[in-house]
Amino acid sequence: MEEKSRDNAVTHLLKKNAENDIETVWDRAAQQSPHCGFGIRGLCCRNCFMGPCRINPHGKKPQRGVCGSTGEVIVARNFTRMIAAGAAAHSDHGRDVAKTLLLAAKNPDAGYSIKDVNKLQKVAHLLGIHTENRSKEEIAADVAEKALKDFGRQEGEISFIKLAPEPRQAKWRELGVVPRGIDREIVEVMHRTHIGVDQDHRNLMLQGARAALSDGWGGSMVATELQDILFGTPSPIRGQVNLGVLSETEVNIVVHGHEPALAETLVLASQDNDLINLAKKMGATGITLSGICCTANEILLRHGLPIAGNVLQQELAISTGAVEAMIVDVQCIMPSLPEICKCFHTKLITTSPKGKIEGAEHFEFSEETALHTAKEIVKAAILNFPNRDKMDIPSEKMDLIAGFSHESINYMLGGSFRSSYTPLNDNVINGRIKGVAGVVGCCNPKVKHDQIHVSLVEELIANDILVVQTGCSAIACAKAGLMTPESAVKYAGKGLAEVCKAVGMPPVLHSGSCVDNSRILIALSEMVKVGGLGNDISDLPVAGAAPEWMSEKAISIGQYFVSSGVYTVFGVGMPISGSEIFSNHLFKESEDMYGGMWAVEPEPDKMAALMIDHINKKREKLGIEKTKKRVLYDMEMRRDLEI
Ligand code: NFS
Repeated sequence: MEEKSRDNAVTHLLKKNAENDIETVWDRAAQQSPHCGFGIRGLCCRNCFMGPCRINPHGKKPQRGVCGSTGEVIVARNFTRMIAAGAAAHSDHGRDVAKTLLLAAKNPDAGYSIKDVNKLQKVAHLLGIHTENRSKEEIAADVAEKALKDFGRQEGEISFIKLAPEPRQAKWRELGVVPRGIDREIVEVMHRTHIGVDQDHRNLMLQGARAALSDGWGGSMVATELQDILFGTPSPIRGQVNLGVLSETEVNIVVHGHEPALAETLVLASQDNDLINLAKKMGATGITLSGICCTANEILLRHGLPIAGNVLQQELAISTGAVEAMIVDVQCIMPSLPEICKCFHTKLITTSPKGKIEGAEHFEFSEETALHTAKEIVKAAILNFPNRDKMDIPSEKMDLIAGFSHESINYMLGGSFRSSYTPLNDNVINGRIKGVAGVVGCCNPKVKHDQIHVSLVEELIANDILVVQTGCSAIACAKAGLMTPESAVKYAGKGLAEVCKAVGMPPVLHSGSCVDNSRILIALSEMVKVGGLGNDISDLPVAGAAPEWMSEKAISIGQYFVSSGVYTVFGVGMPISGSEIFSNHLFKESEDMYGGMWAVEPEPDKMAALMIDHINKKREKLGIEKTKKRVLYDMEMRRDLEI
């Protein structure tokens, strides 16, 4: 079991589940292994029913599909479709946030209000919306409507593109990849990957890049910016993480999925006095609301509520026997949950009309009646409390500080009087901080759970690289204790530790959920605008990684980072290895086009080495690299650091 995860809470429950014959994602992964050799290389095509077709990866026949497709076209089509699906998921989330903002602006009784007026003003200004002598509701309605237009626009450019540095925008225009409308780019990927349309892998990838950019600088950015307006812009906040946050005596409600509109109302409902009294009447001492996956990140960042775990821990939360209800909305929710709920008393409640699961109870959630539905759900959970049987809550839990939006990084480093990225740039230029790495993405049972995230991040901070995180990767490193201010002294190199100590921040910054990767794009653009580190994102000493990725959303994220000029390394492997021509396009040709490119490396130390070398290369180019080369720290050297 120890090989499956670095987290003792996980291995403990896995052992117990194995004894009781309860199946989890790891068992199913073993049953699927070895995986289909064509699929894993991206070499199978199911886009028409003359097939399915597959290409022999060893150069023997068949080398073409029935329609005549080559390996590189099949791989490219599959890859761009992954981007489209990922971009669709993030962007549909963004659309719902825009609709919720419109509702908040138009109907004050709906239970939503506008929390961050400063941010509203900032976003309105960016979108060219007049703000003087207007109520916040009037401004918010215009912001929401303008954002919604970005989804359906047929020609022109999506609004948030303007936040990118000018040379980056110029490059995109030159390549013809500026998104016109978010939905439009996704539809065009689907059209061009239909049988018999785009047969040129490079041309396909231009549209892939356009769809990915419509996610990062479009749907995801709409989601993040408008969520901040609605629910508040995160600022540093303390929290706790891992299955040990579940309560032995309180009703445990776990919210899992992605859209904070649901989670935010559950937060309110779980604080309702009548419901707390009902919980007490049922024999509990109160209500504990915690989260799994990105919804957990959202409620942690804004309310300091605990995180029970990342994506691979969703079944295990149920197998503690201590969860009265798991409430899910959309994305990353395992269809196996009703099965595991059968072994315990946990109620599985679906809430989105877009995401139903057979065997779950459905409480349809709509923004208009949100609070009422949330109270009904909390009540159902409370009434389930007396059905608790045996419990086994692992003791593991860890403190952390989260909430590093690009605004709060600004504030922390610059202080209240001169809040800006200048101090960060200065520290990068003087070499105390070597560079910045974004480490993001999922967990994948093909590799040891959490291990690649944690080993990579430890290596990066030991080499004075400031790490910014989102998603399940952030949860992995938080569990490992890398997000406390004390961790700077313990794990970071001397320069980074000094900076962290001076401003009281951890060396690993939790910036939120996966749509919040858009915060990283804005932070990078700010670094460029402040000056001293080149003219474009591709000049910055920065790199990105998704060490244990698995979802299509991760592929879209990877592509928009590459197209924005960031060197991006994926762990596990990528379903493109079947075509050398296409791999060459992503790994090499992309650099000439965007100044950023993909890489694949499953080993965390080698992944760190690639990222550090890239950062050093950029530092040399900028003429700021005077000092020592990369050091790979072993345990003994790390211990020395602690003294
Ligand atoms: Ni991101 Fe968040 Fe986690 Fe991966 Fe899924 S929860 S949106 S896709 S698994 S990081």
